[in-house]
Amino acid sequence: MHRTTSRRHPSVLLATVSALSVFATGCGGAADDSAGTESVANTAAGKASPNAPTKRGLTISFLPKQVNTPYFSVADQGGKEAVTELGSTFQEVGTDDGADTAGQVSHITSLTQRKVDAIAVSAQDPEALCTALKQAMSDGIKVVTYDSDTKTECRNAFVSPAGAEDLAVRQLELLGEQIGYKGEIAILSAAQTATNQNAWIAYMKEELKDPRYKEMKLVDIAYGDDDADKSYEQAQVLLEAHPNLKGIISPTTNGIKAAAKYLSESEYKGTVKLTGLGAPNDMREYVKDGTVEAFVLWDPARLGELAARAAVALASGQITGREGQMFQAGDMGWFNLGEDGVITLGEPTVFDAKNIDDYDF
Ligand code: RAM
Repeated sequence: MHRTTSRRHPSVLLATVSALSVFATGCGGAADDSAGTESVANTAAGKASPNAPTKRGLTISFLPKQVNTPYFSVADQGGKEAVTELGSTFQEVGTDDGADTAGQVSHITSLTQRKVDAIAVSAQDPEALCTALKQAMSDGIKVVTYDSDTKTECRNAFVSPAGAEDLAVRQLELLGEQIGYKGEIAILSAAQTATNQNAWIAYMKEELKDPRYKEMKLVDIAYGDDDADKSYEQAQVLLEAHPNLKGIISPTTNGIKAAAKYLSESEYKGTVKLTGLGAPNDMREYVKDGTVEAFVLWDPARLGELAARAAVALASGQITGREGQMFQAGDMGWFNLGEDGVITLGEPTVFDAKNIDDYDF
């Protein structure tokens, strides 16, 4: 197996040539004398100084939903490499419980007390982190969510892996193709409060109203809290509760892996279909043994890198989180901020037996 990550894949560069030219004088060049003062004033006014120099010596803290789990380990390693390359200090904090919202809140509070420069957080809950995040921001700490968002007013920007609707539609289409667009389906999610999971589920429900899904019926949604054992049990419960189940979508790397393990050991192997968001290294054996045909993901390392670069751009005053601002994310190129300060990584990849050995994450 050779290592390739989405460095091979085109990240969607949302910059247009004309927009680029606006900042052309500042790209890669020294900032003008007034940049420092300007950036403070402009930041306070919500305006960015795109040509401000990239600050060094910052402390950038990553708070994933869960530590010591492959998806976030890869994402945060991507963040660490970018932060280090930019001359700042990276740190990761968090708990290994995939549904520990209270733990996230206390980590934010302690990062605020330690006066870090920026926090990159994947939120377990859209509301619960808000008070702590608002306190951090009012103390001058920049907040970027990555992977899973909080409410818009509780962070400066959100680094999204791909369009939420696109991701939902892709997963539903894959399952539709695998079951001939017919029969009962279920979803195996992560934490019941997770913003990203719930956004995808809402778009799936919406998409199911399309006439081509008229013979597919969503009969259940189970929550495995990104815990291997709980997700495995929930997969079993779904199959027992719904003997006619034709397929499962699990939009979580831990959930799909556990469900694949359960199916591969059961009488349903190959007949009950499974798709969702999975890491190629977790899913390889289940693709090779015929349990899983195809699933989706983005490169977590690139997501972490983009979050790190956005955090440094925020802390440097190059962006403030407003729609239409742009920043350069190293060799990933220029990214712009969309509505509500959302920065989108790009197109996800579909993995199957043909390409899974091309990836190592
Ligand atoms: C799990 C988490 C994460 C999600 C990925 C796909 O690791 O739930 O938030 O984005 O799966």
